[in-house]
Amino acid sequence: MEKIVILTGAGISAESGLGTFRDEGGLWTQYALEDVATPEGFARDPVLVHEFYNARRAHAAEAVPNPAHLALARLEEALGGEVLIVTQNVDGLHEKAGCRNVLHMHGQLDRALCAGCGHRWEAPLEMSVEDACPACGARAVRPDVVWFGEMPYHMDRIDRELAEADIFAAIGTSGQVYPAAAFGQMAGAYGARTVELNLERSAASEDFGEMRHGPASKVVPAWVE
Ligand code: BJW
Repeated sequence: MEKIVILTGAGISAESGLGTFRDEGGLWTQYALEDVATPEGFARDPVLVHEFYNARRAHAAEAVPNPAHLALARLEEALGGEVLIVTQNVDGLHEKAGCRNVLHMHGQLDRALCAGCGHRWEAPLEMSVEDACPACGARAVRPDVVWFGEMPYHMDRIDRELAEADIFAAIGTSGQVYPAAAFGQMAGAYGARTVELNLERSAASEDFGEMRHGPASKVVPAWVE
């Protein structure tokens, strides 16, 4: 059976009401990414960073999967362990749709991380600078997400999966943030068939053998069926 690796980005959740980063009106047009998505920004102003992630956590908790997430869940149900979703999204919508085989390369909004001892646990809806790590007691608690300059999670496993993939699809990602932006090129070089499903051409489009452009709620179910 063919192995399918699917990379997802913010565009797959846009129609669930969650903002993307770089589109018009996106998060990086409202906040400077250096302030809220770098370890240096967190060190400078942890209150601002907690406010930013608390608001997004609340928003994500209310959001529901759209037809694109549901189509991927159907694909996983039909093909089982042959489908792996590698998501850059921190919103948990793939799991809400019923997917189980998901790698969160940029972390999860509903997880907390102690910058002191590395302990991880379920995040409360509201995090603050007053929170202490339940394992070591340090007041060094942060969202368990991957900021610029940090190493994304599961990279060894992702590299192995790309090497074994027969099909690689990238859905709703601008192809501007590495290392995810290189996965299409890597999977193609390893021998996979590659397809981009995005609202429009991305910065990485030329790395894909096939392109399907349009809203994820339309192009993903059509690709899956
Ligand atoms: C729709 C749609 C609809 C809209 N339907 N589509 C030069 C070269 C190479 C690397 C670097 C470099 N300079 C610096 C770097 C490193 C840096 C980087 O890439 N910087 C770039 C800006 C150049 N990367 C890092 O620091 C990463 N770490 C790293 O590289 O470690 C070293 C390493 C080396 C080798 C191997 C491995 C590691 C870490 C990056 C961490 C990114 N973190 C964030 C925040 C996560 C937490 C949070 O959510 O707050 O991740 S930033 C943000 O961008 C978030 C996203 O996951 C990520 C990608 O964004 P995404 O998902 O693509 O969203 P958008 O908004 O950009 O695009 C949406 C797309 O959807 C658009 O195309 C729309 O058209 C489309 N769309 N509606 C379908 N309805």
